[in-house]
Amino acid sequence: MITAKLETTGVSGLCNIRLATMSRGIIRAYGLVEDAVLLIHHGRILWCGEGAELPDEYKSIQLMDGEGRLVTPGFIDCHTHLVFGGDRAREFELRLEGASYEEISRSGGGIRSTVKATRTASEKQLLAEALKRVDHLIAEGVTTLEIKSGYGLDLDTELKMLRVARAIGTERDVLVQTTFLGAHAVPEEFDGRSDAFIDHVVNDMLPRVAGEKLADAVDGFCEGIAFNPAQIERVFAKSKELGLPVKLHAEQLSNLGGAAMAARNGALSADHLEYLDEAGVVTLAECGTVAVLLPGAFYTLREKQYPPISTFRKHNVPIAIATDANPGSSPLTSILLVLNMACTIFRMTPEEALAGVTRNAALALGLGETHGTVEVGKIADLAIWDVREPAELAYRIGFNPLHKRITGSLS
Ligand code: DI6
Ligand code: FE
Repeated sequence: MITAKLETTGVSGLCNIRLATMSRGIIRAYGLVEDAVLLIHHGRILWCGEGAELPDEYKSIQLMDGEGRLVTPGFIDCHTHLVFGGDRAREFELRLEGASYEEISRSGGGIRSTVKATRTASEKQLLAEALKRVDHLIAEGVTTLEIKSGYGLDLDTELKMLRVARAIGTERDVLVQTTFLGAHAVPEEFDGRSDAFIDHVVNDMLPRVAGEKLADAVDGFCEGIAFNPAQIERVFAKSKELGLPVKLHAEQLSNLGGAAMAARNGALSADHLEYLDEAGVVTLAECGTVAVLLPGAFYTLREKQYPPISTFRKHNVPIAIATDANPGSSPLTSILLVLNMACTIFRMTPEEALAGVTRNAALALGLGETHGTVEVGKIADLAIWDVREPAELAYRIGFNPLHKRITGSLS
C-alpha cells in the first residue's frame, strides 16, 4: 500500500490563538480550543486543534503568531435586502408621527416606494450604493452574505438586482448567495390582482432567473400585506421544479401558517417568526428548517410579540440571526449589533447568538457542509478578533474589535 506523503508546501497557519470552532463535535462552550493551532491549505482547513497535539509532520511549518487573539468562523449574514434604490428616511419620520408599518405599506409607501426608486436606478448606482453597505458588514468580520431581490417586482428590475448582487461577490472578497424574492409585494400595476402577479412570477420570472443562473434560492413574503400561503406554495412548486431551494418570510406580523407550509416544502429557513406557535415550531423541527430571527426589524418596528425562543430550544430548532438589512424595517448593517440585540432583546445566550451568525447561518443557506464552523476540510473563512472572551462580541455595543478577516488564505 502506498501512503500519500503529507503535503506541507503551500500550507500556512496560525498559532497562539483561542479558537471558537463553533463545532458541535467539541463539547466545550463555543467549541473552544485553548492555545490552538490552525493550518490552511488550498483555502481549506487542513488541521486545527491544541498546539501541543500538532502532528510531527507539520512542526516545520512557519506559523503566524496570533498573540492570544480569539478566532471564530467568518460571520455569515444569511438574510439581507441590501441592494435597493433610494432611502426611507421620510417613512421613519411618519412612523414617529404615529403611522404603522402596515398603514404606510397599504397607502403605497413602504416596499412600493423602494420599488420605484430601484426601478429607476442604474445598475452602476445600485452597485455603488450597495457596496457601501457591504463594506460595513465586511469590516465586522462577515465573509458570507445572502442578498435578496424583491424591490424590482418586474422582470427586468429583478434580473438587474440579482446581477448587482452577483457583482458584489466579484467586487469584494465575500461569498454572496443570491435569493430571488419576486413574491415580496404586489406591485402597483397588479393592484388587486395578486394571483395574476403570482402567475407572472411563476411563469415568466422564475424560469428566466433560473435560466440565467442568477439565484441560489427563492424566497417570498407570506403576510396579510403580501401573499397567502397558497400563493407562496405555487412559487415553491415552480422553484422545486427548477431545482432551486426555498425559504420564507413568515409569521412576522401575524400567524398565517406560512412557516410550517415552507418547512413542509423543504425550506432551508423560515424567517422572522414572531407569531409562530408551538405546532409551527414542531414542524420546523421535523423538517430540519432553520429559524432565522431578525432583531433589527423587531427593534425598528417596536414589535411587542417576541419570537418563541424557548420553544425553539425545547424542540432543538437551529436558530440563525441576521441583519435583514433593508431600507424600511431594518436599516441595519452591523452584524455585531445583531449579536447584541439577539441577547439583549431576545434573551439568547452569547453562544446561541454566535452560532446564529456562523453554524446555523450556514445551514440557513444550505452551506452547512463547507461553512459556518472551523473544522478540517471546511473553507478557511475566519475572523480574528482583538478579544479573549467570545461573549465580548455580543455584549459590547458600538465597538468593533475585528483584527483581521481571513478568506481562504493568511497572506
Ligand atoms: N420583510 C422584511 O423584513 C423586508 N421585507 C419583508 O418581507 C422589509 C422590506 C421593506 O420594508 O422594504
Ligand atoms: Fe427580510
